[in-house]
Amino acid sequence: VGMPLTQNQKDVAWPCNKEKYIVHYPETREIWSFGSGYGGNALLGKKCLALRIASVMGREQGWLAEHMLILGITNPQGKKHYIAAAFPSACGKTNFAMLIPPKEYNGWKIETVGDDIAWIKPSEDGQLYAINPEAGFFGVAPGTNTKTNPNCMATLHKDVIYTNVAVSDIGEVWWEGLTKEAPNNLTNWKGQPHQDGEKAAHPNARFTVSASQCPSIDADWENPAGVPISAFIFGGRRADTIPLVSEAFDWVDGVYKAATMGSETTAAAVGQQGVVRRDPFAMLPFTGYNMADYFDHWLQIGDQLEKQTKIHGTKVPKIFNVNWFRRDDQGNFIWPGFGQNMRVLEWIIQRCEGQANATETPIGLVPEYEDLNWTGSNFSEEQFEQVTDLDQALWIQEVESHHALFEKLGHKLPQALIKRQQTLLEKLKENIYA
Ligand code: TSX
Ligand code: MN
Repeated sequence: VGMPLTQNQKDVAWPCNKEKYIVHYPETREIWSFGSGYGGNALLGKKCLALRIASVMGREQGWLAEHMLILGITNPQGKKHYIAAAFPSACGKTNFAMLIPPKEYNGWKIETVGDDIAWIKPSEDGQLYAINPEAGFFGVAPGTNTKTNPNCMATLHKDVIYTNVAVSDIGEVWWEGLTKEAPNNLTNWKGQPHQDGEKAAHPNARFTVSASQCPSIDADWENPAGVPISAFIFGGRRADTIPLVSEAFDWVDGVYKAATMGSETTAAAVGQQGVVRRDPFAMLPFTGYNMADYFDHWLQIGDQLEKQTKIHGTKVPKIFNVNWFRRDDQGNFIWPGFGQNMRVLEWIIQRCEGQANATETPIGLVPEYEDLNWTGSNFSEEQFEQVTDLDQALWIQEVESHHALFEKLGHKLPQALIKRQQTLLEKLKENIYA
């Protein structure tokens, strides 16, 4: 990283080269990065090592390197579960990892183990244990504020490295969404006076901070033994089709859900807006080997867990799909999100304990309105119907569109996933909604 200076050459703040590349050598565990100061290409321990190289090592050695947050959830009785969750970018992963329960959830606690990467290993008795291999958070600043993520804002009270944020005349950092109004005399991320109608901070401006400063950091966040995982959550940003929450029928169905997950694009900069981009396991740019082989690795871990848990009386983690981003006909978000996601989390851990009720649909097990805890909420049954509605035509379209993804992944796609797609389509076409 960096740019060697010749004699008397003036230094630059962002050394980059026109010729840029990054190479990973899984065989020798080498990463070579040249010419780029972009975070993902410069912080080699993060995506390059902890995901790309580690995923290759995990496949060889029987564990998982995942693009997942890890959080702990404790109920008022003191029973604690850990959950690992994968979301594509712009879904609020860091916010979810540091969620503060609504005040009605007196006695409940959410604690943060990590916000981005999980290394997950099965123990002899078939229980998965996860560690966060990172020391801190490298998060997107724009959109972060005391409403969206109070724990994160508190983490940033000292000892932070910022990149590409704006700075005020008294030396305070600022980004879009931090406060309603930008401070006066702001210098933008390019070092120029901020102009109305322009972005002051780069949309991908980052903070770098030690996780130890986070008020919600979990007591076991540095425990080398890891934390036991009760459930996986996969999610995306979808305006329709995908319900608020659904539980997979089994491990294979969960892998299918994760493999086909997608998110609607938000920033116009990365092409068309509102188009579903498939991002299997949120790992598309981070799996260090063939994606179809990666699905197969997940299926093999599942087979192994099923055998071990049967012998030892442990449980295979349940797999859930969530969508906080359903919209109404006017384009407004229906689900309040943020702390209110606690209601979905409660249902999830109750399902893990065999308590909460679920209804079978072709696409998974889903809660009815009365299966969620609405204490202190004014979210109506009618609104709930809107965020959980399953539209037969849209769902057939959805599952048929998975075909394009599977085509791209080529001939190595596991048969179990192809079979799952077929049975799903058959069930959907039986018209159970009529
Ligand atoms: O992070 C988000 N989460 C997860 C929080 C634990 N965001 C921000 C996404 C961009 C990174 C969300 N945005 C969430 C969410 O659950 N939901 C939404 C959509 C939404 C936005 C605003 C409101 C409601 C929903 N309401 C008001 O602004 C008042
Ligand atoms: Mn990430």
